[in-house]
Amino acid sequence: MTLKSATVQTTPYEGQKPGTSGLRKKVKVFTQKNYTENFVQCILDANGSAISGSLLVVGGDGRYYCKEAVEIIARICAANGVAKLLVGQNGILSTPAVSSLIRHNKAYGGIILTASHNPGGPDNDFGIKFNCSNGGPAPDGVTDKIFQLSTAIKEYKIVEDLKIDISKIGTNCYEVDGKPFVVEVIDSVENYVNHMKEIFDFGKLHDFVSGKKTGTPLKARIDSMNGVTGSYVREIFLNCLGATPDSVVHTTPLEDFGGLHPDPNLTYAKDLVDTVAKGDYDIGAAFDGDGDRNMIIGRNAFFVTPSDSLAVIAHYLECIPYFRKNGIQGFARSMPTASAVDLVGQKLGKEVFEVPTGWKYFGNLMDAGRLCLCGEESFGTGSNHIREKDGVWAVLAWLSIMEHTGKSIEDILKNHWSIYGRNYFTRYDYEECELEPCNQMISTMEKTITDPAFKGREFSSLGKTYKVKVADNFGYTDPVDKSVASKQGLRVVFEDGSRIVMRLSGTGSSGATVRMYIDSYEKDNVLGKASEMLKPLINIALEISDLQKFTGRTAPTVIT
Ligand code: VG1
Ligand code: CO
Repeated sequence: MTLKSATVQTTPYEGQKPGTSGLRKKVKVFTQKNYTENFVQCILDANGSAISGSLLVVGGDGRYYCKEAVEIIARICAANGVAKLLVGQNGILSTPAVSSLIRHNKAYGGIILTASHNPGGPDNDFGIKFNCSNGGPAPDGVTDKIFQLSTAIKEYKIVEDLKIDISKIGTNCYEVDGKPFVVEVIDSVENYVNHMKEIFDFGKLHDFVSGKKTGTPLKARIDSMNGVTGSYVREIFLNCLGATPDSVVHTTPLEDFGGLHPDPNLTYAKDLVDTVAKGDYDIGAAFDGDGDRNMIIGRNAFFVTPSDSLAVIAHYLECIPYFRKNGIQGFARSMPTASAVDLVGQKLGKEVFEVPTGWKYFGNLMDAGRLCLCGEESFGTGSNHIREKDGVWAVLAWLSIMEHTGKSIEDILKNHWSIYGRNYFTRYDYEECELEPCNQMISTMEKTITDPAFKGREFSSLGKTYKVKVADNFGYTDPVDKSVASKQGLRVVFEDGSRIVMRLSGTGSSGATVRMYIDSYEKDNVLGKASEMLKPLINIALEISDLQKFTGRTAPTVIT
């Protein structure tokens, strides 16, 4: 088919600033005239002449507006000289699957359509994110450039008449302005499933999950929360590993996630937690909308904090063939993540890095061969097999550990704590607060804690006293390219290693979400109840920040 591109005049929109992980706004914002078109053109322009003749991967979590956005992206890419797009069937690709496809196909990059764990549907959220040739989210330098361009954009290029049927797998060839343009619609799961087969021992996992090894099939409840992982989970757990059909639930990706909030935590995955608490299950797991997050719970809904999950996987990495083959480099965590993995790193003599919140900060370290496993307290775990966190990978890692040890999840954790001690951790989220008072709270608290007199101060609550060792607004210099990220979150570190961290979310689509992270280490007292153990520090955090006064909130919306 022979097509011609056109140039369309446009005017800038305010606020097209990518946050922690791409641009996230209400669907109604994205569907304004030229809004999506502007942003996509800016993504391409930020990459300059390299876009011409390039290969890009495009797909998303299947939420409302994904299909329309894929069409817009294809038309704009065609007009800007992109040579080829790899598009998931029906526009569906999980975030980890996109990362894997970029790497396997040596693509120039990818465009991911997701607002991750934010609710979907016409009245909820949509998002667009650009990933680079290493498969990882664009670094700050690139997203800053996209934003700068968006404030001055005057025109975009588009091929209005380009039509693709993304429901059919196959190769569609066009001629645009005299040059070939190809859209290959691919199976959404095939490449990813093959990738997992290279990493894990599917033979062993099959015998363990199907019951061939122990005589009884594993009792699992894996909840895709109507997000994108449904198709991946059915193929991997049912077809490849022989799990019983009732092991997987909510596996049809829905445009509005069935009204669920596709965020795998104790609040939004309550249905899973309640079911596993009441039933006969060895493992419960859930993912977020785009499949990069995971939550792991054991029998009786024994909760594994993501910080502990990372540390346990680090401890047992060698039971996974990929790491036996490629070796174990360093570990990393985001700053608010509890430091359990640091202790494993120390024991194994590995480098451990602390980076700002957001997966984009792990990429350089992985590319430089210094990092093989990393995680965030926000239910993100992953390795250098790709450059995104990976929910299904994390569950396969946990199943490998269960198979290897023959132990229950609770016993695996108790054993871990007996070796390393325990980092009690909790996060309080205050969602949809007013932005201005939250900004004031953060700047006031920053002044307080960076005053030289703050160091050494003592705070007491419920009979416990903590003395301030250091306090700052976290800044990070990338060890590889020396790029600097400043003001990444306020932290107060006490003399016993306990920490209070406060920051504002960068993934919301409106208002402000305050995140308060509390982390307290115990060498011997490892079997306490986290909510009780952390109470004194929570009180102290509320006192230092004066959160109630600024936000008007007496309780968080989500506790994890
Ligand atoms: C949150 C998490 C962060 C995570 C990010 C993207 O960011 O705290 O750890 O990397 O979401 O995850 P923020 O800025 O809202 O705290 V996802 O699954 O939304 O791509
Ligand atoms: Co996500």
